[in-house]
Amino acid sequence: MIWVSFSSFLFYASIEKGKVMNIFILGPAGSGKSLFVKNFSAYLVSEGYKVRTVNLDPGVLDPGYSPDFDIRSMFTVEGIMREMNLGPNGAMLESMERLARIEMPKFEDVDYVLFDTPGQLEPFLFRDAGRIIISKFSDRCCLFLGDLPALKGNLMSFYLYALTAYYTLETETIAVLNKADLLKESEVEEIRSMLMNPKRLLTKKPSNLREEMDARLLRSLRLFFPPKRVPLISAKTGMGFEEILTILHEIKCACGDLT
Ligand SMILES: Nc1nc2c(ncn2[C@@H]2O[C@H](COP(=O)(O)OP(=O)(O)OP(=O)(O)O)[C@@H](O)[C@H]2O)c(=O)[nH]1
Ligand SMILES: [Mg+2]
Repeated sequence: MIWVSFSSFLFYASIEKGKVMNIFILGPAGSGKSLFVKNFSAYLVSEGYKVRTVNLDPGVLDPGYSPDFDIRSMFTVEGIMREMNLGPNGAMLESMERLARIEMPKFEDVDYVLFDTPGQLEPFLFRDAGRIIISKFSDRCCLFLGDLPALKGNLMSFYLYALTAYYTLETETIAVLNKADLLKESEVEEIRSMLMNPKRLLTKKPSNLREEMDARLLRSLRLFFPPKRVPLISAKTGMGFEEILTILHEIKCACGDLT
């Protein structure tokens, strides 16, 4: 149906019903990770699930919720800047190395653990920290958030970025377009319809280089990844949370069909 989510049958098979599901919330700076953790965890609780939250962002001043485990109890980017006399980027890289070395909290007797990840996605994704941390959990998946208003003319780059996370972390990754509340309903519908019918991009005569590249990329990528849906959500209003929960159920129950 839609093309920005990736599946692996083998991975589905590794998540057993009844087990704790570890959900890593990834995404570029400001895409809404922390607000999503705050409001989606509350939504899950209201649906009767036992939930824990983990803040893995040592640079955040206030994530907006009270995590059950907070990396800032061990170190902060600001503390490392002082301790090692580093600038913000050097301290961020050092904090990623420390993050990869610490023992991750393991919660039992809960349904979902939501991990909020660093605002700076690149060092988390491209410097081993993310892969090392995530690989400590066998029952896991990622939600890759994008800022829809910022991306609406550039959804293919979002697809490729989410694909990079899937490739790098070797973990089921659901691409999610956030902040849909900031768009007009008609714009949301137009994007939803485009995502539901990506063939439109293939059949339409390209009117510029971007459209030509979109069609070529889509054609090639469809050979490797089955089409999947992309939820359009709002971490602020809760729009689309039900759909995310349905997708998580499908992964957790090893139903294997996310379409
Ligand atoms: N309108 C609207 N604003 C949102 C939504 N999600 C997040 N925001 C706002 O976007 C800004 C960034 O949100 P955060 O939750 O801090 O994003 P983040 O990805 O955790 O940011 P970093 O950790 O700094 O990368 C805040 O002002 C949020 O209130 C949303 O769905 N709708
Ligand atoms: Mg954050």
